[in-house]
Amino acid sequence: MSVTVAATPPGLDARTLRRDFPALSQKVHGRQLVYLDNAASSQTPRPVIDALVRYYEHDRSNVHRGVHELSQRATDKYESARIRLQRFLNASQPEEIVWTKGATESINLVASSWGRTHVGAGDDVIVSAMEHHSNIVPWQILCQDRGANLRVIPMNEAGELQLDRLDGLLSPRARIVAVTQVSNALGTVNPVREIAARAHAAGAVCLVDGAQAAPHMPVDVQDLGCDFFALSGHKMCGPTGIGALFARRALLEEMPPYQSGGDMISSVSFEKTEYNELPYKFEAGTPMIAGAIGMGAAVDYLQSIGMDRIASYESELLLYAVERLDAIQGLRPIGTARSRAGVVSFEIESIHPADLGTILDRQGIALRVGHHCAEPVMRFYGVSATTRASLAFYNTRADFDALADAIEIAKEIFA
Ligand code: C6P
Repeated sequence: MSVTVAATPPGLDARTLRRDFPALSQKVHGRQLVYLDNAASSQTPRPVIDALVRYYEHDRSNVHRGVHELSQRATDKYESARIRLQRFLNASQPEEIVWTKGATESINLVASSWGRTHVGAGDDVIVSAMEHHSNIVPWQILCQDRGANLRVIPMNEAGELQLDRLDGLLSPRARIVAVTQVSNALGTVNPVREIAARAHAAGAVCLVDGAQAAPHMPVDVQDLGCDFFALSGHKMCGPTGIGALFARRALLEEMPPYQSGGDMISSVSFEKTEYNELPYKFEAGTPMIAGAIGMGAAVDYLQSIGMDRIASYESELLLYAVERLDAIQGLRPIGTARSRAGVVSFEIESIHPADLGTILDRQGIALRVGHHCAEPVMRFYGVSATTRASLAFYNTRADFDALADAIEIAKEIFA
């Protein structure tokens, strides 16, 4: 199995950074916690926790509604977080960042709002064989509703997309290509820049599911050339219940509201409603204020480390993880793409992943077993579930040594 290693030297002290994460220092079942479930949810660093506490202790109030001091402060922080995320993604303006509750809601917003106005009977919506259910089901529902077709870019045994098949799928009826940048089940990094360019050449738009990319590598939505980019805060050191959608302004301008109610209007009468300006047209009701403020702190924290350094350190750690696990007899890797990030998925001969997960948990190792909300990927490999270790910049080689040792113990138990 080979993994692409970035050329930049690591230059990141994971052992020191770990101290910023209170949850990492705990013991579980009497053993030091080894947290390798970052693809499901990362841990939260102290500056993010502090930002949440500050909001609840000092600034707690609603946004965009009050003239009073607390509401002004909350609004300033909420909007300043948006600007920080805009810069983090290199979007050209803050109006292109819509707060959502996560990647799932971001994709649903696009499928519902953009989809219902642009996808009609006989049109094609293209996804890939390695999508998370969040980037399949909303499109499936849209296609059923509209009489459109869901087309799938296939992948090979290594878990790499067969892009030579993309042009064949990009007929004049293709409206959107919705593809993940990094597979949560396999770790494959897809060439989304190239995919977006090819979608555009065929007259389609491109949505990138960035839920597993944004925590691990620098993201520049202008450079990627995508039209939509979805992410989740809780996978990138932010709070749960907050995420974002980047969308090009021209698209947002003409898209109808996704939800309606307070804050998304500029005027309402019983005869007619005028919608609010961007991005508020897409943020109906009281938003996840604390979440957005925490997300601003998460973005600051990640940038203080540097996404280049994180990518470089993690790719080296992933290489080590792959080597360490490949050496285990009876381990079958699931997903061996040349370009990978964040994730190692595997199965162990004659141990069901659920049993393995339980044994590993007793040894303090937290990882995910199951279908990872990517059942088509499991079906492709002929398995019902895999064991998945997913890393962050605060993981070290010692974490994977502990995992490898614990797997050997599990093998003895099941021998
Ligand atoms: N994957 C995992 O353990 P939400 O739940 O909205 O924050 O993220 C959804 C989502 C969308 N796309 C990808 C590629 C994802 O990995 C996820 C979430 C988690 O792999 C939970 S299922």
